[in-house]
Amino acid sequence: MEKTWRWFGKKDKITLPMLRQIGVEGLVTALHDIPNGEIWTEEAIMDLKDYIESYGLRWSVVESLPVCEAIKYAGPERDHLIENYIISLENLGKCGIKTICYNFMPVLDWARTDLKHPWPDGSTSLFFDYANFAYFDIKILEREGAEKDFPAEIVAKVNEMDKTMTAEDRHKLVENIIVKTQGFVNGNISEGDKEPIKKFKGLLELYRGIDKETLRENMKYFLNAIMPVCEKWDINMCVHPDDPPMEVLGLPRIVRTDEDIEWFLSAVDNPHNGLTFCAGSLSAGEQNDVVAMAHKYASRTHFIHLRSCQTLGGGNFIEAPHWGGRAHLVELCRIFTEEERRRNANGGIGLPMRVDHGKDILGDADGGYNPGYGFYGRMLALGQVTGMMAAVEDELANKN
Ligand code: DNO
Repeated sequence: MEKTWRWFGKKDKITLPMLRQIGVEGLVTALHDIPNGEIWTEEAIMDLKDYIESYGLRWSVVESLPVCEAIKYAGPERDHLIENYIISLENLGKCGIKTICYNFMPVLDWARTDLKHPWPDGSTSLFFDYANFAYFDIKILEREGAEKDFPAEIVAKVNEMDKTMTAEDRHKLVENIIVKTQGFVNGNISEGDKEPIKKFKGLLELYRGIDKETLRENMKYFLNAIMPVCEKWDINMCVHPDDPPMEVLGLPRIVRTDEDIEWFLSAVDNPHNGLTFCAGSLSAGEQNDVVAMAHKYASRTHFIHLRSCQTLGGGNFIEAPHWGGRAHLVELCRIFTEEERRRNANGGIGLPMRVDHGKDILGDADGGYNPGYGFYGRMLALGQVTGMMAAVEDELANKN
């Protein structure tokens, strides 16, 4: 697998010379300054690509070329936005960047309730607490009918929490769930937005009446429209699984389970319609057997996120160290290295892999990094995964 790293552009505190020293080969990045829905021009793409290459690295993957809400809920501007998306893909193809990650999650990209959950050793992880998430939904958003979406014991817990939650606790939950995790991934809310709750509620309104079947149809429509340009330029699209892999805030989510993945891959049965195998997102759902899914979908996987979650019961989960948790990264390295060998035997390209969401260690928490994307924790994870990959290569060499 190609060792890649998510880098947030020229303003990122983590510089390209730093990344070369720790063994990074390719970068995963985006034109973060271009508003969602606008065209990525060849000039802007080449400017960043040349910059990356001047440091001896390559731009391996775009994460993300964002899919606008109006494409997801099929608003009147859908076709125009899809046309822009196709032009951006064409421009990326011309520049030789051919692996594109995106997601089809309505309104909210990835969600966590705690960005600095402490471990006994002094490090911290991202964390998802179901009752805190329910509190946000029921008591802060005050979404109509929200109580019906949670088990009675969670609703009881929310009512109990309400007796002691301070204004500061509530503010922190809003920041964690819809502000700090969203802006830097080109999500809908950014730091500094005046009334995030109001804006967020307006977005939820756009999905009134959109159920799982409709969202699936809208995804199929989008994929069918972009497949010709993907075929022309040999571009591989890879959808990111829903994170966490469950329905949230009354919104349908359609990339959560084995059945969902099977559906979208067969609905548009084209090798350019593929998956980002995010082991972390998938392992956060107890319904998912991550190793079995990797075996099943390796041939349609074009990009891999290696991290692992530990589920804690009752819908809670923590992001575990990369060698632990329920994603079994050693086994995933075996599966995807074998897949890569099969592709290379046919003259295909290597499979880009990035470690995802390191723990915060050694001062990462005060480094001003984006949540989940500190330096030392990710560097440690990359070291661990590099070791797994080397052991797997060795095993395979001895086997053959
Ligand atoms: C979070 C990320 C996601 C991902 C997008 C892809 O850490 O994994 O924000 O980049 O969902 O479109």
